[in-house]
Amino acid sequence: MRMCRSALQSTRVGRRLSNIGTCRFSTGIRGGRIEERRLRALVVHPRLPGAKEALLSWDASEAVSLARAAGWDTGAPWEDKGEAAASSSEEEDSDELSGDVDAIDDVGAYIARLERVDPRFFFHLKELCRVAVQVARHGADLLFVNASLSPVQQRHLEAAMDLAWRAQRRQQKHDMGTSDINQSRIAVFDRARVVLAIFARRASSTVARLGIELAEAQEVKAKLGAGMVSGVTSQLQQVAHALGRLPGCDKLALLPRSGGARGVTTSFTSSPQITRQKQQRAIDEKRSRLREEIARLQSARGSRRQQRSRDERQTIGLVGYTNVGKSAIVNRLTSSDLLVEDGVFVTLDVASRRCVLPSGRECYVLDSVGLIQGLPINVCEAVQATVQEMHEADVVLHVRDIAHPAREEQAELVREVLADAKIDMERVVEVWNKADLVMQKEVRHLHYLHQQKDPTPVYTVSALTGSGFPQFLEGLQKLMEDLAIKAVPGFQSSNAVQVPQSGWCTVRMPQDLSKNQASDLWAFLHSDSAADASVSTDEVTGEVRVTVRMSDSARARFLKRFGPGMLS
Ligand SMILES: Nc1nc2c(ncn2[C@@H]2O[C@H](COP(=O)(O)OP(=O)(O)OP(=O)(O)O)[C@@H](O)[C@H]2O)c(=O)[nH]1
Ligand SMILES: [Mg+2]
Repeated sequence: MRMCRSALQSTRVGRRLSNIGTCRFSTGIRGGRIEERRLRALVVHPRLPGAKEALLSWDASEAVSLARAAGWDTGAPWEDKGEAAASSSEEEDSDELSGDVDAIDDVGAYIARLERVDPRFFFHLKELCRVAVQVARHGADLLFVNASLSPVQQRHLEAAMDLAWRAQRRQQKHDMGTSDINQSRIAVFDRARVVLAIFARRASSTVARLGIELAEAQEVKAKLGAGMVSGVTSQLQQVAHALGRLPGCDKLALLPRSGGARGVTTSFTSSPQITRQKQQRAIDEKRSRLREEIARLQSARGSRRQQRSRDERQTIGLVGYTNVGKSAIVNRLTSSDLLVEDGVFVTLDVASRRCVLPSGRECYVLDSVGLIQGLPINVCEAVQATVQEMHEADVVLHVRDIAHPAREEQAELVREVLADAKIDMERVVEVWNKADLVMQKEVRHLHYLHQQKDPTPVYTVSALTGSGFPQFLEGLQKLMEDLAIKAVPGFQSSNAVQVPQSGWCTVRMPQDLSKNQASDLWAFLHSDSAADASVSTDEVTGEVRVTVRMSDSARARFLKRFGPGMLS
C-alpha cells in the first residue's frame, strides 16, 4: 500500500492541479494502472431574499448543468441520499446541523436558504456547518457555490473545507482502515470560476487557452490581495465541532495543531508584505505577457473579420442565453451541422456560416457563445469575441427560449450585455425559439404583451420543426435590405437616390459603353443581382438588355454608381 501511495503522489493526476480546469481525479493504482474517477462536486445553490421562488429549481438545475459541463460528477454523492439519512439519523437527532439532507433537491443541488450574505464565509455559521458536513459526509472533492464569492469569502470557505477534508479522511480511515482516497484538499468554486473551468476544459484555440491562463493569474492576484485567513478561529472551531460528530471524527483532531487552517500556517522566509509584493509583481509580469500574446493573436482574428466585410456580404449575428437554440437556428438557416446539445456552453467559440436568403442574396450567419448570469465577461476571451462580433454584425438576432420559465430574466441579461456593448438596438431583432413547446394561445398572448412594450416585430420559430422560418426569412431579408439602403452614401441627404421597390428591372446597356465600363457593369450585376438574369439584344438598335431581379439596396447602389439612365 505504501508503494501505491508514493506512486500515486508522484503522478500529476494523483494531486489535483491548482489549474481551474481539472476535472479528473485519481483514486489509486490497481493492477499497475491508475484508476481515475470524475471529481465529485457538492453544488450549493444559495436562496437569497428577493429571488423568485418559482425559479428556484430552474436556477439550481442550471448550477448543476454548469457543474456537469465542467466535467464534474454531481449525481453520485446524492444517490444514497435516503441511506445516508437513515444511517446517520441518530446523530441527526442529536444535532440539526449535520442533518438537512432534504435540502438537496431533485436536481441534485443543496439549497441553502440565507437571510443575507455573510461577508466572511458567504454562509451564516449554521449553514456553513451544514455545508461542511454535507461535503464531508458525501466525500465531495469540491464545493461549488452558485454565486459570486469575494476573495476573502473564498479563502475562508477554503479554510472551512480543509476541516471537511480532514473529516473525510478520518471517516474513510474509520470505515475502510485507510485514508488513501482523496489525497487532495477540497477546492471552492464560485459561478465565475466554474464558467472558467468549463472554458478551460474545452478551450480549443490558443487564444482561448491564453485567456484562461490570464483569468487564472487575475484570480491568484485577487487572492493575494485578500490576505490571510484571520479573525475566524471561533467560526472554524464551530465547523470542527459539527464535523466532529461524524463517525470516526473528533473536533480536536480536525483542527490543525497550530490552531489555524490553510493560509494561517503558511510560513514565510521574508516578511509577508515583501513576499506578497514579489508574488504580485511576478503575476503582473505574467499578465502583461499574456495580454500581449492575446492581442497579437486577436489581430489575426480581426483580419478574418475584415475579409468578411470586404466581400460585401452582410452579417447576421446570433446572441442569446445559453441553451436557447442558437446553434440549432444557424444549422437550419445554413444547412450546417454545428453541435447542438441540451446543456450549457455547448458552443465555446464564434462560428461563421454562409446563408442564402430567399432573394438569392448571400450573407454570413454567426453562431456565438451563449450568455449566462454571472458570466465573467471581462476575463473570458471567447465571450468578449462574441460581443465584438455582435458589434460588427449588420443584424443581431436575439434568440430566446420562449418555453423557458426564466425567459424574461434571461432576455433582460442579454439586453444588458448588448446595451453595455453599445450595440445599436435598431439592429436587434428578437427571435422566439422552441415555439413547438408552447401552446399557440400562449404565444399569441406573449406577442400581445410584447407589443404593448415594444412595437418592433418578433419572429416565433421552432428550429426543431422549422415552423415560422418562411416568415422569419422574409422579415430578415426585408430588414437587411432596409439597413443596406441606409448604409448607401447619400441616403436621406439632399441628393439621395430615389429607391423604387425591389423586384424585376431591366438594365439597358448602350452600345457606346467603354470596355472598362461594360466589365464594371457586368461585375456589379453578377455579384449583386445576377440570380435569374436573362439577356436579350434589340434587333433594331443592337442595345443589350439585361433583365434582373434587384433588391432595394442593390438598386440603390446601382443608381449611385451608374446613374438612372440605364435602369428601367
Ligand atoms: N423543442 C425544441 N428544442 C430545441 C429547439 N431548438 C433547439 N432545441 C434544443 O435545445 C437544446 C439547445 O440547443 P442549442 O442549439 O445547442 O442551443 P445554443 O443556444 O446554441 O446553446 P449554447 O451553445 O450552449 O449556448 C438542444 O437540445 C436542442 O435540440 C426547438 O425549436 N424546439
Ligand atoms: Mg450553441
